[in-house]
Amino acid sequence: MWWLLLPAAAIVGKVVYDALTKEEKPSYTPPAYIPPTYTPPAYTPPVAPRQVHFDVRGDFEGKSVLVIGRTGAGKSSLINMLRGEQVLEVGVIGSTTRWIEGVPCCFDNQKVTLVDSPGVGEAYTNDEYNRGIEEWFAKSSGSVACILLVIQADSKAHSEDKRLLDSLVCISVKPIIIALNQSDKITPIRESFTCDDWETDTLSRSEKGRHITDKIAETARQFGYLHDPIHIVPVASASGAYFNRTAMIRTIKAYM
Ligand SMILES: Nc1nc2c(ncn2[C@@H]2O[C@H](COP(=O)(O)OP(=O)(O)OP(=O)(O)O)[C@@H](O)[C@H]2O)c(=O)[nH]1
Ligand SMILES: [Mg+2]
Repeated sequence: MWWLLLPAAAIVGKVVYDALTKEEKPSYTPPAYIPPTYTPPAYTPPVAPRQVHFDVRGDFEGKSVLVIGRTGAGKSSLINMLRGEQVLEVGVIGSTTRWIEGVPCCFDNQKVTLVDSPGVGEAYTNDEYNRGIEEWFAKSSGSVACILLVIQADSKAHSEDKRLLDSLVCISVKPIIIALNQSDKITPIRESFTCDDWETDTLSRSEKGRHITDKIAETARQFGYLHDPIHIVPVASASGAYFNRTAMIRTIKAYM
């Protein structure tokens, strides 16, 4: 009868064998979920441009012409040329004019005040400078007959001038005259002007004359959207080397 126990013994043996030979399966424990943490950047309030207030000097008579432009463009030199005497300080290094100054002039018995202004320079950021000019213009636009923007004829970057003009036009629309100052620096520099008048200067048929004509067309393309017509007058206003003074005075007088 013992053989009746054989199947039971076989089953027990199999179970024992399986238990002994069973491969340990590596257990997988997924990494614990850590939700991403977001730390918002610390809030730094925007730095507001300083409210710049330019001092106002000089005398104001009759209608005025606001003269604006980058530092070193030659605003003060141009006013000296138009006035016919050196009344304003002209700088060789760094920005010079730090205030707004009225310079009365008389063009053929017509009283006009040319208003010098500081240029964008190391003293102010572009925004601060623009606000200083805008503040004066907003108060005085009633007496401003036109805006005279002075740019360097040999410079290509005028985006800051455009920004200021855009904001002034938003305050009050005025005729705009652009002085292409330092025209003597247009290449070829060795060519000099033969007379004081762009219209009659034989130079207009020279290489320098062609370059100045091209610069006038390019300036009209860049600024023409602001006002129609926009007057662009090439000038040179370094003391003792004047060019096209008569045409500039004629252009200003047309708005008085
Ligand atoms: N070659 C040349 N130099 C010029 C001319 N006009 C002005 N300059 C020179 O440019 C420099 C700057 O002239 P300023 O009249 O002081 O310029 P500004 O625009 O009044 O400058 P800020 O007062 O700093 O805004 C001076 O050295 C001038 O002699 C020009 O037509 N030709
Ligand atoms: Mg100046």
